[in-house]
Amino acid sequence: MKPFALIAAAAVLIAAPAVHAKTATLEVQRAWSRPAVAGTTGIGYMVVVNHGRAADALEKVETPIASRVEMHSSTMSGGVMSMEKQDKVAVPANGETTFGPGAYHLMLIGLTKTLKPGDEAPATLTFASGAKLRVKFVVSSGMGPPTAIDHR
Ligand SMILES: [Cu+2]
Repeated sequence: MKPFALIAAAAVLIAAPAVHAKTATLEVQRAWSRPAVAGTTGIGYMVVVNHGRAADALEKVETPIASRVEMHSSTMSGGVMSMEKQDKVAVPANGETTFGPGAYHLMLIGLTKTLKPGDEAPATLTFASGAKLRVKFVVSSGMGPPTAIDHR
């Protein structure tokens, strides 16, 4: 095992309790964010897992550390990346939806505090089913998720 892999493995163990949240059917894994200065827009990435037999959809995200949160999709077209606001993001039955670089993401608009590596940003996710999940986005160094396992 290379030293980096050991560090990444240790980070998984340390970060795991902080970035997981669960209901009976819904789970959020690998919630992470990037450093950002107060007053600007922060980012939120995560994987939403639906263990249930019914499809669900993320409809609202709230956090005390930003004026508002928008859900965006990213599309690459002709070499240009563009973002589009989403009113809801589907999470298929027995499936998952990834919020990550180049994909769906959360925009934390109007940050009320500066996010530094190691900080945690709490958020509440509300789903179409009525389920609510409390999540903590762990701020990474900006190189990737704290767990280094967000890419597939
Ligand atoms: Cu965006």
